[in-house]
Amino acid sequence: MSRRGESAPASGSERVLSLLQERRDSFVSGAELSRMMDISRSAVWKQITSLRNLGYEISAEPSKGYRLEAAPDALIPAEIRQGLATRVIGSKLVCLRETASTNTVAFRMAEEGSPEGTAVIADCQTGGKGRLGRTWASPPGVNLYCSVILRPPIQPMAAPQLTFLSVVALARAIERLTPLSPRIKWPNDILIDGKKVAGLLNEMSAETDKVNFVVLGIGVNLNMTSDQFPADLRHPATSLFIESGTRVRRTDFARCLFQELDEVYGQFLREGYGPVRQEWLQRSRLAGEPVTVTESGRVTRGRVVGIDEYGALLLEGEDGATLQVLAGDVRLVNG
Ligand code: BT5
Repeated sequence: MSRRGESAPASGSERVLSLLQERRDSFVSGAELSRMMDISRSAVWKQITSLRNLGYEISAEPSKGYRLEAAPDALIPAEIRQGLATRVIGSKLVCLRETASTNTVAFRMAEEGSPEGTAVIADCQTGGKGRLGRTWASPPGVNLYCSVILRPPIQPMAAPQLTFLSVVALARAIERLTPLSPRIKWPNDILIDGKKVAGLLNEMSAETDKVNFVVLGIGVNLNMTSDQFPADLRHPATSLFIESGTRVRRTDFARCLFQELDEVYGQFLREGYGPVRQEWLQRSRLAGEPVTVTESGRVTRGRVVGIDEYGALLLEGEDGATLQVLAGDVRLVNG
């Protein structure tokens, strides 16, 4: 695992970056930067050079100083924090160049006491995790791989509610930043036109009657191209770029996702599970629909009547009885 800060940008250059971002349309003189940061002018110059090495375009004019012209889509805290107005999510941001799994890093940080809202993001994952021991393809430079620590005051049995909560936030973010219509697939996928664009893996540490923390693991295919998908996917997959023809800046997506997550989580803490449950059902477009659920070769049929507080899908069977489905592959009969 390598933290961005180890090679670049150092915290000094993040500070220079913030100052240039604050005055985006004007020049900031070297003397002013050196005064504000309490470092020498040659140290300022070094920080500017390290930002340029990261892909920032910074113009320099001897009589005026420095001006930020263009920023790369670099996943670094200073970029993501720009304009981020959240209450909890992103309270602490860790951006990694490469790691096995952001969930594993976040889980360890949560055990060590990292605060609620801590988010771990990686440019690429070498061992991205899906559910049930499956893997998540995580190439560099194109997507978002992110894990957020929450410490909700809920019973362990209710933890699946957070999966629904994060799926709702993710669907909202996709809608805000693209013209696409995401659809939630029970329990934790987001599809566009029937193809998987995002998946969630939530992991929990709990005692009998108390959740210590939950790690929300979110993987979204933003700018991935068709040739970057593994050949052996279980279901068709896609990216926002493939579907819309437009690239999505990873920093913009991360910021938007954090804001939506912050809002939905805040509402969840204030009002409970009701609003999440309702929005999830609307966005899944499953309510009232006849479906089949296949699990280990066993097929259950019924009409969707809801989801319960423990994450199960509720179906009304042909005989009118309510069936509780805990796992399986859901398909719309008329879908
Ligand atoms: C998921 O599992 O959908 C959960 C994925 C969670 C990934 C995030 S990334 C940040 C955080 N850190 C992690 O280590 N994980 C989380 P599941 O429903 O089991 O789907 C996995 C299956 O989706 C695989 O077996 C493949 O068939 C397929 N798949 C793998 N990579 C994919 C991708 N990038 N896009 C679409 N489908 C993929």
